[in-house]
Amino acid sequence: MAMGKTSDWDEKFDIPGCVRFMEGVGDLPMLSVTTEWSSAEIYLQGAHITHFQKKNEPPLLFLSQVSRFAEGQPIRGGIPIILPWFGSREGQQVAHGFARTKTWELKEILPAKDGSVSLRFRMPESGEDAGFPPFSAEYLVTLRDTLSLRLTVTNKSADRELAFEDCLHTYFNVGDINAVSITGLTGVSYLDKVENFARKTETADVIKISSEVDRVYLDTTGTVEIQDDKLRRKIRVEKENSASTVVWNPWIAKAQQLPDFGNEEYQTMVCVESGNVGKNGVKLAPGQAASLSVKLSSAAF
Ligand code: TA6
Repeated sequence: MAMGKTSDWDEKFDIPGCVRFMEGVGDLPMLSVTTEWSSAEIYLQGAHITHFQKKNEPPLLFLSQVSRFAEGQPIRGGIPIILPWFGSREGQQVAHGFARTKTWELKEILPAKDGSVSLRFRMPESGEDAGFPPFSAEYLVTLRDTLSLRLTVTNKSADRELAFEDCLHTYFNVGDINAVSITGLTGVSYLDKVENFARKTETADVIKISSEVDRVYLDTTGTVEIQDDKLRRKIRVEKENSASTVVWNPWIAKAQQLPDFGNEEYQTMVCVESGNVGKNGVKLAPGQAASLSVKLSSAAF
């Protein structure tokens, strides 16, 4: 199976009650996936998960009400795949790389006996885009009562090293940002993007957000927890082969500047992103591969 457009789809690939391929918002091709524990929506553009929800819980992911849904435009919310660079890059007009706006192919749907469903996506092979040596990217998404993600990048060049950054830029849905506490980053050093990338060390045991926060925590592989006292839910972000965690909330002024983000939406979201950015960027010799894995789980309290 290789599917990159709605017209490639044959109904025989549908798995009744489990996977359905359809036109989503803006007529962009989208998969709707259901397991006995959860439901999800995944757009082929960017292999972008826009929705994941456990039965009897509010949605796990935030999606802006005013997000663009248009070919070549990033979706605001859910889980954008940031690759092969994070933030801005000299000589490039777009932030956060080209993976999030390419149309990925669905290669395989793998329903397992335990009830979980995995979907394997592949980014169209990059040639020498933006000066990078050729590389491939695959994304394995596994749904059950948890959401597990694995992004594998392979250097396809015969003779050039591939240096890249990756990040699963996850937007979480929260009840009220004032009622959110983030733990797991105490003692970690970070670059504070709000203060011109000043290097700081996290001193708080519990991070609370009450103004714009845009921090790249470095050399940190640990689990992060988001406690949401409004929705009475704790979210766990576990990761492997990820040395960076980014925490972002645009707050009031930045929210107003973003054309695809509602003025009040900063109150109901927080990004806790797992990846390898800045000095934690990955270097692969020709033929080498690396996988970034993230597992998202949640529990009511
Ligand atoms: O990860 C945080 C960040 O890099 C912020 O600096 C912020 O601007 C955000 O990502 C969103 O970037 P985007 O290109 O999606 O508008």
